[in-house]
Amino acid sequence: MQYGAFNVNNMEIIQAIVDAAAEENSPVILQASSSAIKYARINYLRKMVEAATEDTSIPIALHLDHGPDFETCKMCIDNGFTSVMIDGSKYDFEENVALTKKVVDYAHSKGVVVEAELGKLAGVEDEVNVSDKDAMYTDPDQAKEFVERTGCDSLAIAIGTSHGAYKFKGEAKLRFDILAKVKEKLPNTPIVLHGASTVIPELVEMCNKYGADIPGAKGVPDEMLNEASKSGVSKINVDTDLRLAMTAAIRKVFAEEPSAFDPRKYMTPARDLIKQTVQHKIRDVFCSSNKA
Ligand code: PGH
Ligand code: CA
Ligand code: ZN
Repeated sequence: MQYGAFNVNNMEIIQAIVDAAAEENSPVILQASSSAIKYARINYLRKMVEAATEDTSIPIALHLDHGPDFETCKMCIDNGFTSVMIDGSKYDFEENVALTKKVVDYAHSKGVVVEAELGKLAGVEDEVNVSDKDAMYTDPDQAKEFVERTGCDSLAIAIGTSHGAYKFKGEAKLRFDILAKVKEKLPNTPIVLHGASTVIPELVEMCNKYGADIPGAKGVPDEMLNEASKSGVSKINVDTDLRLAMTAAIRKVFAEEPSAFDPRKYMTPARDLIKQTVQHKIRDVFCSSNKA
């Protein structure tokens, strides 16, 4: 089984994801980065997700995405998040181990699980900028040592994906051989794939048709996500595709109805298109739909 983890930062996005997951009868992970928490404010996020859980019977996790330090992880744990990620991938191995272990010790004492990261993704992360040259695949032997020494519950690995809308210059290519070796060394550790948006061509086209300037965007094709799912990836992180859906829908209304200025006029189609996008992923790409 593989679950989508979708990035959230406002009410419409939360509603769209939860409605899609509920229709597919699939558990879902809502995740917020530290910049999303700054934007939406932690109390609003927590209460909106609480409202979502009251509104539906599917299990919903609230997860911190790319926690930059111990303090941010602690703040989220103390505010009812069900899991946190500590992203120590910018540090060297020993520092990453020490930081991750510190977060794991605190989180586990509160019944919260921890995702950690080993290896570097190319591209722009929240506040971390990793150049292509520095992109570093995860070493499977190190991964085993890392999980044993930190006690982390799941591990994000680098096998060639990156964050954002420009993942590949030429053909999309993922190192499934590295994934297979990591699974061999760590058969019981759930593996997380970051930077897993498809950068859905129809959404990019729709954005560009209505005035955007997003040329040459490229993501991870659905077939590869499918293969990742069959090869033992448990959590698939998606943010960019939701951003594209929202932008495409809003741009369309602005282009076609210049006189519209009620936010509901463009936020309603935006929410609908995010929902469709999430539903497609849960049903057709990831293996988490419980729909007959
Ligand atoms: C992600 C999202 N969030 O942590 O990894 O990646 O940019 O591919 O949506 P995308
Ligand atoms: Ca990282
Ligand atoms: Zn990520």
